[in-house]
Amino acid sequence: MPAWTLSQALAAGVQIEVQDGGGKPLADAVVFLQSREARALVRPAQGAEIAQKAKVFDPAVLVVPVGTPVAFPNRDTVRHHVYSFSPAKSFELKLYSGVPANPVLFDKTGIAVLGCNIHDAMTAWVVVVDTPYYGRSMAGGTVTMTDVPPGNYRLRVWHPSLPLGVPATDQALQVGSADIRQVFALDAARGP
Ligand SMILES: [Cu+2]
Repeated sequence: MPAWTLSQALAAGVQIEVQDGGGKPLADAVVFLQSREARALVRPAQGAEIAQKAKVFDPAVLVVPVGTPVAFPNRDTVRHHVYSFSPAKSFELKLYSGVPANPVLFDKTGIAVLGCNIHDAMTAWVVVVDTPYYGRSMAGGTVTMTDVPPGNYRLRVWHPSLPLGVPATDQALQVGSADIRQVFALDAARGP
């Protein structure tokens, strides 16, 4: 007997290709689908991390469900001092090498901007979402969310090129039983 249920059998794949205003695919775009039903299904992720390597945060953009602990291993020989003053998560990992004893718990939705006290050029973003349907684009600009049950969602798109403090764009998306492929043009110059 198949292990999947009827609702999974009806679930669709949602593929969003994020482009800039000029039609160029955007890497590091975050896409997520919100609904009341989705919020009830959210669970923390395991093994989330942002490493520091060659004085760069890797990945520079991380999207996690609310309640997820994120590790910040330092893989450089120099020490880093990772911090965020964002309302979504304010924390400080004072000058350290190696792997800090405790991960940082991201227990509120929103976007946390991270920096390093020692290396001003280092920036990362943690996007904390209240849904299990999310993803981050690679070079091709595409985010694919699988097994999305039919329903009415808010399609949210965010990219680090949006001005600081600007929330993810927000529009309605109806998901049925058929797969969805959609191009989303994010004009960061004009904002959402
Ligand atoms: Cu640093």
